[in-house]
Amino acid sequence: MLPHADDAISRDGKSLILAYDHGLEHGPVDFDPNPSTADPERLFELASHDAVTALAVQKGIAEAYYPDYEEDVNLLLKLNGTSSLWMGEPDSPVNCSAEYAADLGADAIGFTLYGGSNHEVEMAEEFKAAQEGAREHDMGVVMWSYPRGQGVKNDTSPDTISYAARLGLELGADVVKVKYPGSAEAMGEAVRMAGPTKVVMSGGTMRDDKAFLRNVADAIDAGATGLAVGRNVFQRDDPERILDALEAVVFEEVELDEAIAI
Ligand code: FBP
Repeated sequence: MLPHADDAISRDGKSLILAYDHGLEHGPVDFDPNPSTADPERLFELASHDAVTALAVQKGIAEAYYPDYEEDVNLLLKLNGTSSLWMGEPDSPVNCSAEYAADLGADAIGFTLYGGSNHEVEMAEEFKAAQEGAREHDMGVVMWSYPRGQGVKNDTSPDTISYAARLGLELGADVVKVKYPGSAEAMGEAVRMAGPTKVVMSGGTMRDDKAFLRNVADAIDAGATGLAVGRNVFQRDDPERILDALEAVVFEEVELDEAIAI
């Protein structure tokens, strides 16, 4: 990783990445709890909130909408992604180059690596091209490090998440996004394994405010530098309110009880 390569998608060294690749990864069913979020414009509006340091989308959404929002939103362009219609061993086809991401105005690129999948070898080779392309264009590199597939028994165990975080450092990510390993202690170990690569927590399926914010606060206390979150923001009835609370927890060091009361 390079010092400061993620500055464009950070605030005071921390990040809150709003993830919106769910239309590809999970399909329209993810928009059902809050149907207005099927419209990408709604997410670009949410990404204009002060708490959000970047919006992660796929190429097609960036092409169609980013020109209207480039003043207000930092773009994190995912270069690979797969649909839940795919039933094979975990894989994520590359659908965009780093060069094209730079042409679209991206501040950083995002790339999923399924360590432990039978496709890990090709995915790591593809990550090399993406990472080196990002370096040429001064874009940050965010790895979605999600071990899964035949080589992985438990994809959120502390050991697996520490390994996931370490893959980010070894392969040259500036930020590595991992699932929460179940405790602050385990998160702290993942952060230690990532060295100078920053670790952000993945949001996961919808939880109540208290449980979700407590996880986020624990992760930050353990040394994570923020989160990359989709459903726990956009599936709520009032996504702006949870962004206010996340801003308090991630950037303003507000006590958890006070943030929950926002
Ligand atoms: P969530 O906060 O909604 O979990 O989003 C984070 C994310 O990594 C998305 O970028 C991606 O679409 C999704 O999770 C993938 O989830 P999974 O592969 O675990 O179903």
